[in-house]
Amino acid sequence: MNPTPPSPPPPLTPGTALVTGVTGQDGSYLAELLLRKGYEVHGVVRRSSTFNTARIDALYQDPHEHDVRLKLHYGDLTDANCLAKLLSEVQPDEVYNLGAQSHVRVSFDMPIYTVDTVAMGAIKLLEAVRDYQQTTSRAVRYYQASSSEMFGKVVEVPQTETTPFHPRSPYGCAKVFAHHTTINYRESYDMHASCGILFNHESPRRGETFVTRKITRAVGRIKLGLQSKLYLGNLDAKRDWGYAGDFVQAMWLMLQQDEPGDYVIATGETRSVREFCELTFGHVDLDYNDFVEIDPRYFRPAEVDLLLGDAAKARSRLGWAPRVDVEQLARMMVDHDLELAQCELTLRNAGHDIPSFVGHDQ
Ligand code: NAP
Ligand code: F7E
Repeated sequence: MNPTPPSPPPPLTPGTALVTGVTGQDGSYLAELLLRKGYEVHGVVRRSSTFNTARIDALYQDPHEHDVRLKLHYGDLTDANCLAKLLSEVQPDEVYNLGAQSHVRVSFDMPIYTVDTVAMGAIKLLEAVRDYQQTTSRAVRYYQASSSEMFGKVVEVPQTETTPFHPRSPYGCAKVFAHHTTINYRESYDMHASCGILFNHESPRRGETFVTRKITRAVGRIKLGLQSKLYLGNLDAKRDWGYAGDFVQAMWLMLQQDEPGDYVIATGETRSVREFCELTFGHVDLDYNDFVEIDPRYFRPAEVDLLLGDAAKARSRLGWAPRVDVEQLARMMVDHDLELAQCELTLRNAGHDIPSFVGHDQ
């Protein structure tokens, strides 16, 4: 028997949001957006032996001050107990589940950990929300970070909310589980739970082992003579690349709707990794052919060859549209990473050691 659903009305004024993955690319843009809108934002941070809050340091306020609206809590998606405690402590109106081991290539090396965080993490958080709603009768709106990686070996182009899934990685499989589980909780317990099927989105805050940022970091360093080569894998893979700052807006919009739902969020344009190299190296008057070499270690056991999304539903129901196209995105990322390379050059000229390549080997 289904429990009585909690009372539905949404908060009339911006309320309290709980965000997992707040230290990641999307978490940092979403926290900024929610703070701008007047929310109190509670972010879940993993304990680490070094600081992992660089992306949100600019938003952080001394907790001893008054009117602090960004609050950080230690927690982990693998720890159901801490998630339940966080729900009752924070009493959120909205929960955004962005935390994940989000690197597709790494998911082949660490499949079980990836499933623990991405799939089991989502169901643990959904259970915590469900228990909290049942015991308090308070309504919570839930956002699940689903992914275009779920489409995998695509059966139709472009992909929409109804395109069948054929995931090609442990990460993709885990996201499919989390996606279906979110829908199941919505249908079984009348929860306001929505999934954003987001296509690749990038920014100057993108992790340095994802291909766009790996490329733009290298472009900046090569231009200033700090690096001589860039080793990549499959240059023929095609992705629908958007700007993370635009995409977090769609997450928030989904939770402001009267009814929950699932939405593809994409730009509707696709480019190959090779074309992204042409754009970015071209922006600083370099030819990528002179610097890019192929290293098969970056090939994946199974590849996703082509992603191209159709965000018509988000456009018509949410009024969402991307503002930044891939050319603008490429220029934004290269300009940022040129500045970063300039800082590295200044440090090197002052006698500091600068690595001959950046990032980990992915
Ligand atoms: P990201 O930069 O890799 O950030 C992932 C976040 O999850 C980080 O804050 C990370 O913490 C945290 N995290 C990792 N393991 C965790 C755990 N066990 N418990 C709690 N938190 C954990 O990813 P993103 O690009 O912002 O993406 C946000 C979400 O959208 C992810 O779920 C991703 O899978 C999904 N997604 C991303 C894209 C995209 O193109 N960016 C597209 C579709 C879906 P640390 O900072 O400590 O590592
Ligand atoms: O790879 C190819 C690689 O790692 C893009 C995550 O945010 O988006 C992301 O997953 C393409 C792939 O992103 C290298 O083979 C070539 O075809 O930047 P990526 P991804 O795998 O698409 C989805 C939507 C998510 O949900 C994920 O969380 O680029 N590629 N050479 C390379 N990729 C990397 N990383 N490194 C290379 O050297």
